[in-house]
Amino acid sequence: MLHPLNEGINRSLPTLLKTVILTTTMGQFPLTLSRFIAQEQATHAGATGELARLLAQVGLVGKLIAQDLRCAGLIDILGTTGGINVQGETVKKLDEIANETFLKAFHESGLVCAVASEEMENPVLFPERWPQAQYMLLFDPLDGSSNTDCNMPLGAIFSLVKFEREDRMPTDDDLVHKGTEQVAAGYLLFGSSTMLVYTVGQGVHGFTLEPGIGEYLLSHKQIRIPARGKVYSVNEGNNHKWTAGTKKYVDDLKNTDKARGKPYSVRYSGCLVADVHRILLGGGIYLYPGELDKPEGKLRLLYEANPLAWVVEQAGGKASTGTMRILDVEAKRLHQRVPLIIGSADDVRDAEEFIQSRR
Ligand code: AFP
Repeated sequence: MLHPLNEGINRSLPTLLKTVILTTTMGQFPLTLSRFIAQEQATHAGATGELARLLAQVGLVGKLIAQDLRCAGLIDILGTTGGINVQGETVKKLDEIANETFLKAFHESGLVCAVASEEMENPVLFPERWPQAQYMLLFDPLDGSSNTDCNMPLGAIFSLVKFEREDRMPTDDDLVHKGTEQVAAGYLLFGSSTMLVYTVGQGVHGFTLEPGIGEYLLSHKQIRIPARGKVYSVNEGNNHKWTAGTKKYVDDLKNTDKARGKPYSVRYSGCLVADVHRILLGGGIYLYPGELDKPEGKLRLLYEANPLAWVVEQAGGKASTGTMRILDVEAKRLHQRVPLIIGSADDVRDAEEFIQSRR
């Protein structure tokens, strides 16, 4: 028997779209991102609607980047620019394009007075937007960019903080803040579909872009991460650089212990957003640990670890450096690195015990 969606091939496009929308939302009329945020905000006295507009702008950036990624193999935007970024990494053409897209979209929005990105050594201040604009945006415009040339998943990560001073413009230092000071955070995932997942501190919600109508529709309301999973995600090729505690923990996951759900399966795409998204939905643990000669690890605190940590915590999970909560890490520099161990609460707790030699 034909699946109802396949039958749609013989039907008109509007009918097919209607079928898709109604099927994906299990028979309910679809809730768009803007409608959902408006509904949520209506329950908060004093909400100005600015956060809603900021999230809508992230959504727009997601559509623009997704469009570039979709035809990346057909036009000359794959490969590297020949440049090296502030992290010492090769810059992909798509890194630059995604960065420009964020910059232009948020400058144009009039809602932010400063932005900082993985791709730029220093923040960009928008003096012409201050004092009306009271938010600052930090972002990783294209996470997992080594995946661009082989049609694998990519992401973008964002973190919004408020700048409340009225006596002066923000300076570069004002963008350096603790994870607990974020007012909105989340990510865009460019996978088999494009998703926007965010939190403003009241749970985590996921929206899937319906390309036919160009709208994000609520597909994952109040995401909850299972307390324990069966998947671990880590670059095992770095094993020789790990501390004894990290090695012992990862080895333990491979032991056969059916009663405790072991061995775990490994899943690693090289895109932090995609790997954490899998774990957010199905449980498990992602690790980019501190290494013997690089105890600070690889990932960046302000625009990678902090936003993902808040998302995962809001879904009931945990995010740790191995010794402390990510969101409590003192931020000292814009491009500060931090070890990241994130996922199901019980799994992260186990990892902490091994890393701290308590097991
Ligand atoms: P980019 O944002 O520079 O593409 O970083 C990718 C990344 O930071 C993260 O997405 C991956 O989890 C990690 O690097 C993969 O790194 P390894 O290749 O070292 O495993």
